[in-house]
Amino acid sequence: MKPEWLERDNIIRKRGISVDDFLTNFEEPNKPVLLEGCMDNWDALGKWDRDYLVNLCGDAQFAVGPVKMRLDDYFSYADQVKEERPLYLFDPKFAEKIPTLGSEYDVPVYFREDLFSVLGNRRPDYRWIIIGPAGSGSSFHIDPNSTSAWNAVIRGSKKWILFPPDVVPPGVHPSPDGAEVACPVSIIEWFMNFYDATKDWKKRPIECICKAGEVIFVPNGWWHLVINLEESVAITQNYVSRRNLLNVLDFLKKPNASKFVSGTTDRINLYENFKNAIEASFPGTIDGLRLKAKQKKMSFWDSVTDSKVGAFKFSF
Ligand SMILES: O=C(O)CCC(=O)C(=O)O
Repeated sequence: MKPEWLERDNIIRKRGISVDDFLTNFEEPNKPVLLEGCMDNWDALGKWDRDYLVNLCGDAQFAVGPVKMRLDDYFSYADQVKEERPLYLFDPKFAEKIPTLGSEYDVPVYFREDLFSVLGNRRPDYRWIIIGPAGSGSSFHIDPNSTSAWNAVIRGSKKWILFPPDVVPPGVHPSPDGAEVACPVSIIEWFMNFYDATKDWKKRPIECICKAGEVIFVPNGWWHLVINLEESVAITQNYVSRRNLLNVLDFLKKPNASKFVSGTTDRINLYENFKNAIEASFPGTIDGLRLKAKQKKMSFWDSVTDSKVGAFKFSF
């Protein structure tokens, strides 16, 4: 990575903010933030080095791109890999395979409401352990099923670039229905060919380096690219809270949902199953949220139109 690709750091950083502050200033307006100090109590932070993980995980096989590998084999691969796009360990079933891994971290207080949990084990994949050498990472994408996410770095560091939902990153070409995304072949290629162009964009991306002990909030619908600057170990979880429930329901209800919905075999019925489970666990919540959204929209129109003459009003 060229040093100039790492210089820009314009994300808002917060330490010790209250849950209310997070919800009001970041989750509700759907804005990224980097949260410091909210994983200080994780056992994982002190323990999860290579030796510990290899011993703990033994013969368990983890998902690495299209193959499954033991952790010691993956680290041997990572030590000698020279490819521009190293295979990335990205496993959604790590805590079922090795329950200790699941018990050595805690969901940070800001993300405790996770409404997909009403589906029990029928919920879509939602948590992953992510391990990769320097140069591995995730090319531009939007997270599945219109969920928001948090990503906590336990070892190493990651460079993040995020664009808001209404700005398609340069060099990225979603298909007209948004179901597929064509990207440059590698992340480095994106930096070489497109990074400089973002400097002149009116809507510049949000960028940061997220280090061990730090958590980034990735709001739903935001494009993001991530590259590991050194060997990294991270946990990420995708979730649905009251703030994005309607959004997720609308996404799952799209006419050809089976093309878009992911992380589950229940693509076609997920909408009905999720809606019914929410109604059963939290009666009236969906109607209440729809009413609130409608009132918000109406008060916005009231503020920009003159209802008596049916015209826009301007104030100078
Ligand atoms: O490579 C990473 O850590 C980022 C993962 C990511 O973007 C995602 O899970 O959506």
